[in-house]
Amino acid sequence: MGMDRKTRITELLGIKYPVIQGGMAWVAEYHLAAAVSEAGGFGIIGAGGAPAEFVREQIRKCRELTQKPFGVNVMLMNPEAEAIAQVAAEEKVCAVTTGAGNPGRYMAMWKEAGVKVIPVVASVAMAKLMERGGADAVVAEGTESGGHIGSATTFTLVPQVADAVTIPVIAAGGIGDGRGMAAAFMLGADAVQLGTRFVVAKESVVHENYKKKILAAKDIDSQVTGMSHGHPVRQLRNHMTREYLKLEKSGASFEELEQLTLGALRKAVVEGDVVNGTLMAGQIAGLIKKEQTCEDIILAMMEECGKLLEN
Ligand code: TUI
Repeated sequence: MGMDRKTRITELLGIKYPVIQGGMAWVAEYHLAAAVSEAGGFGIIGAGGAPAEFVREQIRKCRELTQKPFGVNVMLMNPEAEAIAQVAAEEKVCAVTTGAGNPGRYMAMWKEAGVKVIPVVASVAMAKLMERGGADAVVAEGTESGGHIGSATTFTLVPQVADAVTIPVIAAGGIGDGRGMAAAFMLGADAVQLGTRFVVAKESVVHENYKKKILAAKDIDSQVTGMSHGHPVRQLRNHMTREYLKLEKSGASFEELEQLTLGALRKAVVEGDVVNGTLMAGQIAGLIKKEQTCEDIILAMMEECGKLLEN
């Protein structure tokens, strides 16, 4: 079977399949990361808003479950980002991905520790800046993604980033199966990053209520909140998004809105509160119909993608 697909990313990270798991806050804890890496992809622990020492424990627990390489995602809006960046360097994780900001000030420290640096970008300008700063690869993330998003679509962003940089590009946003993966390769990507499909993985600790919402979602069931204060977040439409958007329309302040969001992701992931919780998910949620193991997800994608690219 021609299922293996060697790319610059599988070489860079020392993995079998060019499938990266998104660094989702609360969702991407060590069980999920270890399962993705064990299956031959690249698992990532999402530090989100967690304290640095909690992230260190997650890294150590992940190492007990797998010998294979995995990474850490540093969410740069976290006030603890600096301490987490340091933990990633001290623990010498294989790679760090970053989100929601410019990781420039940590790059030298990571490179010195031998940690590969893979910033998530939402524009060509940011991709070029990251390459100049020494990034080993970039994730080009389209607006189809769940969570904090930029405005360019994956279909337009990936080929433009691939043309603008010489480092490898990982496509993210709206990819949920082998067709999306094959398309990403056609657009110039060397790998894909998946979030939403791994939220409903068997090994994902996300509350069953949240998983059910993703499995039941249709194509147009996500909404973007926070556009007015420059922090757009894609999530499934529910009581929370309706209340948020009502307040946003009435000109509520950023602080007032933050109060509403505060802890809402945890509420959804941990407590299964699908009414007042934030159900971050990408636009591809409508395609995802069943809960599968990480291994089944990756193997099915590789097989479908392989068949398409042979034709
Ligand atoms: O970071 C993400 N997705 C996220 S982070 C997150 S946690 C959160 N929770 C509640 C409210 C808000 C966030 C949930 N989802 N994706 C990576 C990503 N990075 N998308 C877009 C960007 C980005 C945007 C601007 C990267 C760099 C950038 O540069 C701005 C600058 O500093 O010039």
